[in-house]
Amino acid sequence: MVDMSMTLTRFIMERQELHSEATGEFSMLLAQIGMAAKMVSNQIRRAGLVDILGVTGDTNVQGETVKKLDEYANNVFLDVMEYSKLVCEIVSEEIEGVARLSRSCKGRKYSLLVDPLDGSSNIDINGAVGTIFSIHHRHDETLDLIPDEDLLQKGSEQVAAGYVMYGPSTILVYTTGEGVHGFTLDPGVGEFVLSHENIQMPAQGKTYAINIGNRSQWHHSIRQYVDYLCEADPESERPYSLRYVGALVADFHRILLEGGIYMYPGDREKSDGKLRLLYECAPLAMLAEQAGGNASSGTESILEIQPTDIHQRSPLFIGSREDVSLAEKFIREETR
Ligand code: AFP
Repeated sequence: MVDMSMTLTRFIMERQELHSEATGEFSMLLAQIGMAAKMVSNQIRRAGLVDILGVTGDTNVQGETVKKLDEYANNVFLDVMEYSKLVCEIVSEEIEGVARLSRSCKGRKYSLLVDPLDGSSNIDINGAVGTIFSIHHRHDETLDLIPDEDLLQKGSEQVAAGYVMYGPSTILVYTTGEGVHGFTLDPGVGEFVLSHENIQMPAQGKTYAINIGNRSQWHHSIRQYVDYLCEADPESERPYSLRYVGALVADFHRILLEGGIYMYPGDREKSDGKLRLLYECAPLAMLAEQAGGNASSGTESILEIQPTDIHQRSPLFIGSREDVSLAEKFIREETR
């Protein structure tokens, strides 16, 4: 039963009351992210109706063609965060360097790292897309400038992480280290309402998500693990079903609720895989661990990787702890 009275804003305020030291700034920041999500959702819902599908003709730092909704979503987060006056710098998949929002960063406590529109190749075919965000606390908010290491913090140091999935419903899922909670947007009211409180990921799942098209490039251990998942063995609940949306947020959302594993491994062509550590892997890893699951590069915890570059990539194995643990076992055996 959805508690229509528990809106995102009320939930944030209730959680704030549990922290006597809270100033309300963090709550405001989370509420602003909810506002940005509603704005992006509204535009996506209209995408087929207004001239916003298609491409801008530009390419982003990743060398990917920027779609108009990518650009729109990126600008929404920049504008909303600037207005909040709580964030000084933003790392975005759509921006090569660090986006600085203000001449002076004094008093602005947080940094935002964001993939404004994940899965954008799904836009023109009306597929699910998402936003992934990560929030870090600056080491010293009295400083006028943000030292690079403030933006290169381990995932274990995140103060909040979450995603928005723009699917049949728009759902915002986030954690501040006190469980994982999901809010579904009621378009009639224009509010996110609590729909999934304290999400717990099953210890093992029945689905796996990976781009099988890359099989020829996979290392032997990945082929062996996927072949293992496809073997018929009812006792160990195999074969697993393949589910791959092409949008990490949508694949992860299924796994968060139902269990299973999402993999984007490093391979012979892309040694570190495709996904970005700071604003794709690390925030989802915080959510996975908070929900009882796990997230690994295949050889180490995603949350313990020390970043060295704001756009660095990492292989990703994320989902149910037993599934991730078995994938790591296959990888260990290959590297022996
Ligand atoms: P796009 O944003 O370029 O569509 O990439 C989406 C993504 O980063 C992630 O959301 C998907 O799981 C993954 O890439 C799909 O990548 P492949 O198309 O190489 O399988």
